[in-house]
Amino acid sequence: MDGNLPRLALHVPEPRFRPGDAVDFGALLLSRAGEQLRPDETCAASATHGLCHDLIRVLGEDDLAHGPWNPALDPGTLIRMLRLMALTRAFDARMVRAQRQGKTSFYMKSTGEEATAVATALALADDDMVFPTYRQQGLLIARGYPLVEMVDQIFSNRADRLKGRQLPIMYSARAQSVFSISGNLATQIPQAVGWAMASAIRGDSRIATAFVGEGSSAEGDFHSGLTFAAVYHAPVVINLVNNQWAISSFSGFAGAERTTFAARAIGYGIAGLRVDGNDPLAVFAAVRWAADRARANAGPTLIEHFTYRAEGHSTSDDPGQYRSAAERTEWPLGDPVDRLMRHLVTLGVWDAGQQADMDAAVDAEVRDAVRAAEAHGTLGQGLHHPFRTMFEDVFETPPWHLVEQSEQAIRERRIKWPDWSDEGDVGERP
Ligand SMILES: Cc1ncc(C[n+]2csc(CCOP(=O)(O)OP(=O)(O)O)c2C)c(N)n1
Ligand SMILES: [Mg+2]
Repeated sequence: MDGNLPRLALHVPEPRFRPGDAVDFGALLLSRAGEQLRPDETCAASATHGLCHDLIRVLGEDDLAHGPWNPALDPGTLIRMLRLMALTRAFDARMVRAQRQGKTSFYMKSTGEEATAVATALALADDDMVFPTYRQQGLLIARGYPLVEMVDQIFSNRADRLKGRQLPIMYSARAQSVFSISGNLATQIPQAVGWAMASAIRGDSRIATAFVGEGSSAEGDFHSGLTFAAVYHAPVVINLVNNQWAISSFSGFAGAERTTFAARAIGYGIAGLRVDGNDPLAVFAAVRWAADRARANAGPTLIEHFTYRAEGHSTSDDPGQYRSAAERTEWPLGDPVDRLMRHLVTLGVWDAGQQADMDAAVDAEVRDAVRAAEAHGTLGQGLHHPFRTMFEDVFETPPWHLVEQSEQAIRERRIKWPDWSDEGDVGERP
């Protein structure tokens, strides 16, 4: 200690509400729908920087669409968007039940965040390359990836095209231009930026999109990726989904007490937008704006989707241990499915009966996909890929040491579980 100098101290962020606390979101600055300026897609990046501290909103309290960001979608597209979000929600609900029944080890829902994936998918071209994380199942669904193949992967069964080698929900969908989902979070940013740069170097016209959670945006990969994107004007859209939680860590640990996540765009000198992530029309408009900007060689955009993770992080999590249950009910931006439905009803193109029919139809669609996948096996009941296949597909000619390890593993397995078939575990496990 030197003289009278103050003792140095650190600030350790603490979430405002803990289990049992009453919740008041009154301090949140929520702008009114329709009041945000919409600069031209090819504007100077600095013309967007005011928006980084604002919130682009289209759907108002009156359930109508307002302002220059209103994408003016026709009712058919809006109903399709609603259906895809409802399908995603129904899929999540059944997969959690399947996990509780032992058909898979793990699942992650996207409840409350469906708009960030579904409206993004509809705003992009179908062949724009996407580097998602684990909470964008809505994007795969919107791009028409077969539900049964998603369930096959989740059940790690015989039909799983990834042969049980990936954690459940880490799909890979080449035909849908969706890059393999990696658990190494924020790697999506340099990968998407690199892909976008390669697309430009080849003189192609396809752009890339990445997703990152607000927690993961504290990783170094996020920042080096953004530097490359800014320096080379990479044709990329970076979607940062700020659902305010990273497992049990609140967004303050990733920097939310200092500024918005969108405002990081200011430091890099790229375009930034901050959007109400529970407003599907605003998400659509922001992503379309950024995609058009990238296509016009006007540079990358960082979009913060401000939303709320309505449920646990995954089936392995219990949010009741670390946050107040009242957060979900008090959250002022509502629910994206509900908001779009009310918009359609207010427009006079939708009613409660149609909604009930649609809910029943999407649930039946998911149920049928699960039944079809169950015929290919589930985690708990065998029908996995044969054991030996775990040594395949890496080397064209496996090196001697792998051959030796594989033979030893198969031998030991026969001794330990003599009733199990080498061709996969068919039937109930002994
Ligand atoms: C590089 C890396 N660090 C840590 C983890 C462990 N991990 C898995 S999910 C998660 C939370 C991520 O939170 P966020 O980025 O906010 O995404 P969200 O789950 O909210 O969608 C962490 C820390 C990981 N998968 N990868
Ligand atoms: Mg998060």
